[in-house]
Amino acid sequence: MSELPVGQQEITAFPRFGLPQFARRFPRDFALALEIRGAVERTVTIAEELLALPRVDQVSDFHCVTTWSYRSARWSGFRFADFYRQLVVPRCGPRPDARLVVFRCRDGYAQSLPLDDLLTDDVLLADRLDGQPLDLAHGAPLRLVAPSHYGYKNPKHLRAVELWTDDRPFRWPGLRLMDHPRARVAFEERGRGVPGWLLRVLYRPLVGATIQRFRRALEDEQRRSSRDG
Ligand SMILES: Nc1nc2c(c(=O)[nH]1)N[C@H]1C(S)=C(S)[C@@H](COP(=O)(O)O)O[C@H]1N2
Ligand SMILES: [Mo]
Repeated sequence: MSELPVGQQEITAFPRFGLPQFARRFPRDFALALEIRGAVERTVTIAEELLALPRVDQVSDFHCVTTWSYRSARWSGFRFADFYRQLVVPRCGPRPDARLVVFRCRDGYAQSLPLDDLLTDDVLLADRLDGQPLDLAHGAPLRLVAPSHYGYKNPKHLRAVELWTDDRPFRWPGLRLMDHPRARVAFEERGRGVPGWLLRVLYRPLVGATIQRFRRALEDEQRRSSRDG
């Protein structure tokens, strides 16, 4: 098996993870639907049409910026490039100067990536993991999988996809220094204005407690939903 990227350590079970303020936020609606909006001629909601795109199965490693890596995750879904070229371009008419894509999630999370980074072959809109539909932990009904970018650029529970031009910067829900505009794992782009090795040292001690916090929150939510139906 290939070596892990610099600063990463393998974890053997795939944890639910994220910014602490999202641990107890859960989507309530899991219907497949993505609103495409922003720098487009027409705002459109895409749902079942997605399922007609060629299905792609992909095994890829997942690297969280806080230094844990889960190897060989088995995703299934649709290439973002196919989605963009076969559905977004003809139906929504993106402006030619649209360069950034902002993803809005059903738990309130949001993230962005340059459009060019999303058009590579390994970027998926995934609806399955390990042969099963995505669950509450890993992003139901649909998430982005961008294995060359840190986990925080892999938004779960997708609700809307916005095209942005360069006229204003995107601000994510965390601290600015924690959000690199590209966050490529190979270049250790963990954050901005702070070297990758320093963030690595600061984040690593927080991993265990964060995994537990997210696990407890998920268990509470599952109890609540089985009680309330
Ligand atoms: N909607 C949503 N997407 C999210 C997050 C989140 O809190 N909410 N956390 C991000 C972070 S920091 C990581 S590491 C990965 C974790 O994905 P996982 O929970 O499937 O392990 O999701 C990313 N996408
Ligand atoms: Mo992360």
